[in-house]
Amino acid sequence: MSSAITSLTHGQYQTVYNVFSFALASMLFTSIFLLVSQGRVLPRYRQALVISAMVCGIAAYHYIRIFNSFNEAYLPTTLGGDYALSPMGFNEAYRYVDWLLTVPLLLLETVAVLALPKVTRASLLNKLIPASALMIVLGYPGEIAADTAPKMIWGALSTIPFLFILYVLFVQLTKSLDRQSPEVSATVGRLRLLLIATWGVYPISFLFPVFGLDGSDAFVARQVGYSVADVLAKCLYGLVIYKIARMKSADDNPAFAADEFEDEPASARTAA
Ligand SMILES: *C/C=C(C)/C=C/C=C(C)/C=C/C1=C(C)CCCC1(C)C
Repeated sequence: MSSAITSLTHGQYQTVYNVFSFALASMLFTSIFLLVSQGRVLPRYRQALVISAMVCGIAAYHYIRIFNSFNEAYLPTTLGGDYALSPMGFNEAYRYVDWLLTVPLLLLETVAVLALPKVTRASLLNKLIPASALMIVLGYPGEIAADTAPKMIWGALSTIPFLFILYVLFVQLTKSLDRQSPEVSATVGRLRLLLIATWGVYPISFLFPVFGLDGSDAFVARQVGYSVADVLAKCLYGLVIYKIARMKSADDNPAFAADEFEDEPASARTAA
């Protein structure tokens, strides 16, 4: 809020408003979909789907708060004209509170869907969860800093746990992939690429103001960047988790596979 933008054009306001609405709808209905689809995977994979649904549900809640905050923060000056910042201000903190909860849960769902032996799972999570919380906590002071120097320092500090998470996912997790079927490890490979491609958008959006994008343009670009990345990193990611859970259920239990994929030839399933 320290670097609050005092005015938005009509078009800028509409853009942010519609993107928030899109993100809210995506989060809410992906969450519901994942909850009602529990029966389509074996019980041992249901926890991964419940966690994915929680991630989208928590994000839906925060988008409601962000949406309300935005509505109160910018008020029309004339019909079809600019929007001016009201004394309510826009609360940037909701995003970080959301990430503090959802980012560790995203890593938890990733590990949960692999159904790894208990020791391997615990050793991965003991590294991933604290690192992800640290990344978000260190990023926040940089997000609200008005000046470039503190922004860069906190951003750099937050990047250290970020790189550590990628190291754990790309080096350590790879070792546990040989116990998965080729089909599953290929999809897990794509899941990781989706993770790196979408998580990478956050530090880039964080840097928009530094790249010299002007005040309100930087604000709009950052809100759109974070919201689109959220939809991909939570909803699309959750749906890929669901796909992996379905593939692994079919691999684990041929009877389940016969039931669930009755009308699809096996070849269609492998190609998917
Ligand atoms: C659903 C929300 C997700 C997946 C959020 C992910 C957020 C990040 C990967 C944020 C990373 C940051 C850095 C690596 C440096 C600058 C500060 C952050 C917090 C934007």
